[in-house]
Amino acid sequence: MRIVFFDSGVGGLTVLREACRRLPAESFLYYADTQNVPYGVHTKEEVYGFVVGCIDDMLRSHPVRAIVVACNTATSAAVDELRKRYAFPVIGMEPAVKPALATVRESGKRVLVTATPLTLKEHKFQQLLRKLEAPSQVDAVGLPGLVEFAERGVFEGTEVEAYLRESFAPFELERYGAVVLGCTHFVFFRETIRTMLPPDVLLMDGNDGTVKQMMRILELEGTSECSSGSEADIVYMSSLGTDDDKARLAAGYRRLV
Ligand code: DGN
Repeated sequence: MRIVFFDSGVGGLTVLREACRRLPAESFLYYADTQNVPYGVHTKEEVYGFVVGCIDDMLRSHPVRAIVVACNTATSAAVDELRKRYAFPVIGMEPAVKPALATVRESGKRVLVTATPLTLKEHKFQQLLRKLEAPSQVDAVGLPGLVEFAERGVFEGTEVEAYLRESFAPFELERYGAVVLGCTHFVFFRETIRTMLPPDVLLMDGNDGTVKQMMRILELEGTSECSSGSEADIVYMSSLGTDDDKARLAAGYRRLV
C-alpha cells in the first residue's frame, strides 16, 4: 500500500520531495486534482467535494496506507471531515507560523504569512493565530498568482518577479523577521522570493514539519542521511487522468531534486 500525497496541482510535490528524501525505501502515490485547480478561488464546501471525489476515485484502483493533504487550502477546508470519513490516517498541513514566531521572539520583528486567499480567510488560520496569541504580530498576504504560474510551468522570470514586487509593495519588508510560505506551490518560488526580501529575513515552510508528523503517525524511521529524493518510487495520478498531466507532474518533481 502506498502513502498518498494529494494537492490540487503541482504544489504538493514540494512536500512529497521531503518525504522521499527521508524515506527512500517507501512507495508513494501523488494525486493532483487537475480538473479543479486552483482551489483557492472556490468555497470551502466545493473544495471538500473535490477532495472527496478524488480520494474515492483513487480508492477504486489503489489501496491507501495514509493520505497527506499536501495543500494548506484543502487542509483548512476539508481535513476534519476527511478524518471522519476515512479509516486510514489523514495528515494535514499548517502554515509554519508557530516556528516563525519563535525565531522572531528575540528581535521583536514581525511575521508575514503568504498563502492562498482561502487559507487566510478560513477559520483554521484565524484559530491558529488566536491560539498562538499572535494576531498583532502577524501580517498576511494572498499570492494566488503563484499557484497559476506554477500550474502553467512558469517558475521564474520577469513575470513572476513583477507579480511578487507588486504583492509585497504595501509592506515595509525591513520590519519582518520571517516570511512563511503557507502554500505548497510557493516553495517552487523560494529562490525568487528570497531575492525580494532583506537578507536577514528567514523563509519558512511547513513541509518538513508535515513529513515528520506523518512519520510519527505511521511510526516510520527515516534515514539519518537524507537522499536527494531522485530515486523515489512514485506513481502519478490526476483527476483528468491524462498522460500529459502525469508527464507534467513527473517534470515538476524532477525540478525539485
Ligand atoms: N498548494 C495549495 C496550498 O498549499 O494551499 C494551493 C493550491 C490551490 O489550488 N490553490
